Amino acid sequence: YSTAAAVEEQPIKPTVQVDHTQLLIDGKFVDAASGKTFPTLDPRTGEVIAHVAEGHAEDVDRAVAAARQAFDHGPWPKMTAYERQRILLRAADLIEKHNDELAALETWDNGKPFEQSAKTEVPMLVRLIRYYAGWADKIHGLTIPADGPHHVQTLHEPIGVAGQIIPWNFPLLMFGWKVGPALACGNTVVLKTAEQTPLSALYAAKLFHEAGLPPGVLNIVSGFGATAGAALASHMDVDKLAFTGSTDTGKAVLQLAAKSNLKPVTLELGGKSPFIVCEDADVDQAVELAHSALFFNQGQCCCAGSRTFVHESVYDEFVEKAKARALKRAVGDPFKSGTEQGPQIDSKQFEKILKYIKSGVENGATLETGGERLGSKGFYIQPTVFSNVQDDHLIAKEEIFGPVQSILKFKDLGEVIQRANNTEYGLAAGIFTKNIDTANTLTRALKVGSVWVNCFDILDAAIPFGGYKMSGHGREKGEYSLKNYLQVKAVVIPLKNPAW
Ligand code: TXE
Repeated sequence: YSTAAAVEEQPIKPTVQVDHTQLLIDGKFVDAASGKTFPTLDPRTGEVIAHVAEGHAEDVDRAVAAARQAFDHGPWPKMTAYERQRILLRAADLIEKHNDELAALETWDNGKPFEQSAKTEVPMLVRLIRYYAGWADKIHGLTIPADGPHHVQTLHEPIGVAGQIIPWNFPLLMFGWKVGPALACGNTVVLKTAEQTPLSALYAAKLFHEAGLPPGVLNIVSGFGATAGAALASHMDVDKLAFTGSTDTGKAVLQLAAKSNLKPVTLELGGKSPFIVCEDADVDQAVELAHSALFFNQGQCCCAGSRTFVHESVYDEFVEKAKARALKRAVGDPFKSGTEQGPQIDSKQFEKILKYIKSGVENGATLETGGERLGSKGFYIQPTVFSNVQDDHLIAKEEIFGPVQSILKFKDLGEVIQRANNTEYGLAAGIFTKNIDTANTLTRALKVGSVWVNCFDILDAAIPFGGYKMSGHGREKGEYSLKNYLQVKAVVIPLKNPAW
């Protein structure tokens, strides 16, 4: 069990140096125009890892100008698709080669277990870039048999300069989800990382340049949302915006896009995903899957299974076992082998989670285990399980984004469908059942962008991901993501000799 002692030990020293803290504009690392920096913190201790250049509107202007130049005059959109593909494949090879450095930076800056960064996330980034490299030379339009003696075809063209704003929970994966399709389609990019986790994307972007990416094609601006982020969202020379983050900020960037140049926006926002355990479920397996669906990545997943609905016939057994599993969860230094859960990202999220836990107790849910901070430094929180959670409790309605499992009881399918859908969100759902009819009924009835049946968090590069309702607009990953980065041009040419 995760004890305070496990997190009080001297933090393990990461085996990587922070080499890149400046902005990456036009292929060069440069200081912010203002000369300002901000500290990025180690979530294990709250201590400063490095001071990073703080981009503001002026820096966003510089980065957009470089991206514009590279799009309008540079080689990138004009290169053959095969040449673009080869650069992306070389970048994937370099990322693979530097797997452990990237993973160490990710863990240091974010707090997630090193084993997760090194064995899952960096390899997923590699897979993702190779997947999009594969698309680069397979993007093409149609020939359309329209009325009239006309040859009609569509050209699929890159949109131009893509502005991309990413969060801190999966810094490298979000980087890949964003830049992969944009670059494969021939766009140029200005990406703003989250202020909590600026380090790994700078390193990865440098590797793209080593792979032969021309200057100005991929620019990285570190900085804060209200300054750098807002400047990017409202920029008149950004042709497309992609955002992942909170629903409130999603609304704000959509407004900024509308008020500036009406750039199209894709949004990947929050969630309150149901994980439904049916009466026929193998309880041990369901407990394990529901546990990882919620606790994975310190509970900081947009698609976390944060409402665990359990059928009344197996409810008591499930709650007992879910509590026992949470008690066994290994919380500790994320660099230590075997650690399942590291610290939360920062003091703001840490306080927010503790506030939600308090509200759960006040609302009358049963606190089965956890509920407190762990240790005296950094942002560690005990794995927490609530039972007897009601739909109107705050912990069942709002996104907690932390290691807090809420277990609710249901009686029949119709009821659980109605309750699962009774939320402003619609990102994902998990279903645990052996009954094919139950699975088919639920997959069709749930208003969400991803349904995982007897599995969870399967995030393969080829599988589209995105939200219904206030969980977002558009789909990322898979073939569907390409259309976010392409214009369709219809070309009509009269036919001289239609009879032939
Ligand atoms: O999100 P923000 P925060 C949820 C989760 C979390 C909550 C708050 O519930 O507790 O959001 O987290 C940039 N114009 N998710 O405050 O503010 C910001 O700099 C332009 C779910 O970190 O949405 C960062 O790069 N950009 C989520 C990014 O937006 C702005 C992942 C996300 O920050 C901006 C993270 C502005 N006005 C949090 N304000 C998911 N869907 O996975 C901020 N930003």
